[in-house]
Amino acid sequence: MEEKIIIPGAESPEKKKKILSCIQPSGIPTLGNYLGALKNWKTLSDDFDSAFAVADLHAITVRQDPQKLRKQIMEVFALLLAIGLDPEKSIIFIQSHVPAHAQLAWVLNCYTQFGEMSRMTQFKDKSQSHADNVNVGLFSYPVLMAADILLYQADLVPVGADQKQHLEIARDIANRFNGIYGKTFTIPDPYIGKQGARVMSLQDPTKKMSKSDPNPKSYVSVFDTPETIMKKIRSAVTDSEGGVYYGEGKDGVNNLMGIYSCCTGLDYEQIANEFQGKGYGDFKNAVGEAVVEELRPVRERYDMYMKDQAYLKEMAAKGAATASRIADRTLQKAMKKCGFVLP
Ligand code: ATP
Ligand code: LTN
Repeated sequence: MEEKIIIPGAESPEKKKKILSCIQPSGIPTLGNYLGALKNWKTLSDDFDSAFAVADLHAITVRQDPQKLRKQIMEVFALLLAIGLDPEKSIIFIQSHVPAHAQLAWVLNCYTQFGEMSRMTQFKDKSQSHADNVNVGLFSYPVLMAADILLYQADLVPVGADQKQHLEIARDIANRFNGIYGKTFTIPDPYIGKQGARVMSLQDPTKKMSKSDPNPKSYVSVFDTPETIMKKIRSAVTDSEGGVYYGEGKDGVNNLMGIYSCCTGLDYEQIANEFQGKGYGDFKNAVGEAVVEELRPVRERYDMYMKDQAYLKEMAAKGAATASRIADRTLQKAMKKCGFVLP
């Protein structure tokens, strides 16, 4: 699949393009979620018609503690406001509040082949890490994701690199449906930022940083205190060679350089120059401080929103109402084409 270079707003000044993306409330979001996805959402929301959701239906594809899940859904919702998304400009909602997601997912399940789903690498990975619970929802997860995207006729879906394969499936499903019934869904393109698209684990830099990693030292959570962030970055795995430059076999250093670059805007060459002749200790301190400063305003705004649960509930209700209007329209269109009798 070709990744298009899209200049926000440039193609049609009258009709803005649409974007949609979601994040699971499966834990406290990490620096990987932030740099790979959330940060781009804020930037893109200025130029696109945008919708962003807390993908709680996705989260139960692995076993969740109900009390924790309930808490995490509202925390992640508050985080969406804390990163600077404006509920007056973007539709911000909780996926399960809009029943059309589950409904369209069912319909699309019947237009998706078992064989194509069996190739999904995330399913293969997660069925290994959750071998005691390889449920059918985990298998058909990308169909629900396709429904999320297609309901809003999204042109662009800002995600981290790990979601590219799921985007391809969403496109395949949309093309198949359109091929049978005529144009129903917009074909979405992925938007994968040049930097931060794959932030790696601090303890095993060959694996992506993940909020569901059992080892908390492997990730920086967006709500970690400055002290914890410094400690985690200082204990990040590097190598024994000692030079700060981007290179093969230097996964740990490459990852920290990527993180530093996202937070400071410096490119790899500038970073290598800055730390020429210096050791990993200095480098890690600088990376830690840059991350602390990057996350500080997010954390401050988050604390403020979490104190006002009534406001969060009001915003979630408002987002769900607007999202439902759009989603129901697309759902009805698709169901009509399949031959359902509309109520
Ligand atoms: P889990 O670890 O529970 O499977 P996740 O963090 O991988 O969850 P989501 O919460 O759904 O999955 O991810 C939200 C967004 O963050 C997605 O766009 C995803 O591509 C992006 N993302 C997740 N991890 C990283 C990472 N390490 N680097 C860059 N982007 C990431
Ligand atoms: N599968 C995504 C989360 C997700 C998503 C979406 C992303 C659910 N629905 C729709 C973009 C568009 C993940 O990152 N794990």
